Amino acid sequence: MFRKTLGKSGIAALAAVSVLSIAACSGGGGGGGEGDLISVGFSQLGAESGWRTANTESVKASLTEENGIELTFVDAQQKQENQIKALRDFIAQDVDVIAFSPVIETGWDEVLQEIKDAEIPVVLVDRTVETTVEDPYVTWIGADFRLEGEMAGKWVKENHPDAKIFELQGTLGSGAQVDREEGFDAVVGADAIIGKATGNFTRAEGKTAVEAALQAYPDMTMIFAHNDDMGLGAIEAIEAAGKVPGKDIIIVTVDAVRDGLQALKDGKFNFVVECNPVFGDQIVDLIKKVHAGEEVAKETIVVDATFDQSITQETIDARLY
Ligand code: GZL
Repeated sequence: MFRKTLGKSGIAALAAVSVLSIAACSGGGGGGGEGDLISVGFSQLGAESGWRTANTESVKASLTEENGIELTFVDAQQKQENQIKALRDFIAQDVDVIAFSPVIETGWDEVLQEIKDAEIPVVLVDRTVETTVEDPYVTWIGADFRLEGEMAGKWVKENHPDAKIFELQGTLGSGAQVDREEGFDAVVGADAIIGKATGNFTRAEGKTAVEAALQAYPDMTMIFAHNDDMGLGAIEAIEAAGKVPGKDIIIVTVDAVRDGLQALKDGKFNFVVECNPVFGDQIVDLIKKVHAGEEVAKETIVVDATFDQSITQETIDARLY
């Protein structure tokens, strides 16, 4: 009750006064709050893909007590309502910092305002938000999804300018889907795209979407999948239809998880744009700075590479995810 009445800034001021007064009385020394863990509520959107699994592993390996963090980690199974509930629980727990990867861009206004009213800083991770709330987060770390789409489109334009492309979209309304699609379509041109459907970033839904697309678009020559997992589902559907992935149907994907790069080396994928999920260490650094009230960049872009079928087994084996 006492803590709630004062709110965070009030407590900080009081703590500062008490520390100073202790120092004054004892004539020096620090004391009060040293070695305290930073309590962090992390709402992860799900476990839908190899990318997400690697990202979760990186978060859990970095947000540890040894690194000064007391982590409450909640998996939302790709449901926004589960994320909103977790965020509200973090407010009730009065954590020091909230971090989350929003499953879709919209629908966060109310809970983001509640977090702001509770004076809990937000570190946005991976996915992006569209909100009317002013200054909803202190910093965002993730990939440049539009650039990823543009890099994929550039390779297609240079290597398969006449491709008839089916676009296998990620979770509709997610920042990764919206921006990869915008970047890719802007480069290849709308006329090159004969159809689109979502596979929700999962292998199973990607397979189902491509089974239908092969019926609907018999003249398809290429699939641009917004992530490797849906591309791997596409391989299953293409082979079941008696066609050869990587030859009859060219496949371009994003993520560069190990299974995706293996498919590339095996000739079933043709081009892969990386989207690196291993940035837990950078998240910890941002959380510590935010908690200490230090200046942080509004956004940190995780740099991506690209891979074609010249990739070696050594390169694949040496990768972190
Ligand atoms: C990208 C991330 C996307 C991955 C998918 O940063 O949000 O979500 O590309 C994952 O594999 O589902």
